[in-house]
Amino acid sequence: MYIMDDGIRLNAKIDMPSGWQEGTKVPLVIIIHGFTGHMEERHIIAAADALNQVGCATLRVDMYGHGHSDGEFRNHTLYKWLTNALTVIDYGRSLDFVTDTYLCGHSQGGMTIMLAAALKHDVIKGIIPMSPAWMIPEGARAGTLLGENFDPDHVPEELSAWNGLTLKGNYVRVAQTIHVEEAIDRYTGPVLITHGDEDEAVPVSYGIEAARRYQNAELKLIPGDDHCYDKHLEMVTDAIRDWMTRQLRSC
Ligand code: FER
Repeated sequence: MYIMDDGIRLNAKIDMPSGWQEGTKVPLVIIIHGFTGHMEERHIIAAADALNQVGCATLRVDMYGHGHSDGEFRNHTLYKWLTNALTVIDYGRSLDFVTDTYLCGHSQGGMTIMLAAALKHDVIKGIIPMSPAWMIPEGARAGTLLGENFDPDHVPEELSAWNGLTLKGNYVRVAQTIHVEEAIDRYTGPVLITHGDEDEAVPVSYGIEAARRYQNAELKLIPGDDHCYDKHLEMVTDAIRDWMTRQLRSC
């Protein structure tokens, strides 16, 4: 299924909670993958399954230039992802079976939902940033991203991303304008942050600092784990189930 965002098709998939009966309403969690990722990654599916098990529907989406959505990877920017997220949130809220809307995202998708939650703080009930990559704007301003150094005042036309992919300099120019601290301060709803303490792509200090800065956050550090939770994914899904169960009880 596709969600249209201004002529761009975003590949999306809804999974209903276990035991859902037609005609009943449930909370919806929108789930967004990371940079070079897609909605069928192991850790994205695991998050969706965990949420389905505790009574939430999930809406997984491939962002612009990723997975089976339209757009070229090299043309993607955080603005494109953010406007995709706003469109997907509006779509999710319009579904007739949906009560509350939550956001979950991994890495660059984690930063995207942090920004989207700030813009839509009055309609987003809670958020789950997993290994949130909110060092990207700082790296773009400092001239160090993707393991490469560049002059931040003369951004190259093109950067090489991993897996042989290339990325236009516009990605960097956009990232330079984004201030995630302001987004954190604008969102006062409940937050669950998960982060592997041996994350090789996003330093765990970013998960720790985001959890400290949010007004209402819980932090689940995964000992010895990496960026995509290859070692202890079950600790992440346990934390998600536990946190979401408590959110659903308290309302
Ligand atoms: C980077 C490190 C990590 C970067 C992006 C990421 C664009 C994002 C990782 C992810 O979303 O999984 O230097 O630069």
